[in-house]
Amino acid sequence: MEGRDMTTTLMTFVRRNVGPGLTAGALAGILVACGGGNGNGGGSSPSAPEKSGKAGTTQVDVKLVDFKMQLSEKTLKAGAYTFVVKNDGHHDHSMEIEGSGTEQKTRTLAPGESANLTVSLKDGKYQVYCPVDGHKDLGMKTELTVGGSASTGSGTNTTDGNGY
Ligand SMILES: [Cu+2]
Repeated sequence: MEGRDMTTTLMTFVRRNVGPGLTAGALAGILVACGGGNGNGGGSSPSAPEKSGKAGTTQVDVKLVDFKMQLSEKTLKAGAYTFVVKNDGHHDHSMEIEGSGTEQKTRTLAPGESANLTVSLKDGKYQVYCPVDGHKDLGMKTELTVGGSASTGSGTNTTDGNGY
């Protein structure tokens, strides 16, 4: 009698503990499977920022604070660049780059979020600013020069951004 009771108790114990264990294992497997397929999703989840930009592009770090725009580089050569934009402020911000026929921006980033923006830049001057509310006027703007060598008056002064 006593032996049989022990066995029953043991079986119950095993069942109780293996059951949830299997479930947890299956869950872990599902989670791993999901994580593996994480390519270039549409940014539905605020995942960690990618360490580097796309292959073949140069990375420029952009910090958004209240209310300033800090670029790691402000003079670039023509080419493809990945702007790694991080919102270090306490308000929603985003980054827009405009000039030489280019106009691109990141989505609006909540505090702490970041986003990558790959832009192909030609020679010229670009305005980089935050398009959220009146942030541009509060100081969230800066200039980016691509090409650089044209600074010492090569004749006509091409004033961009005059076409309003
Ligand atoms: Cu802003």
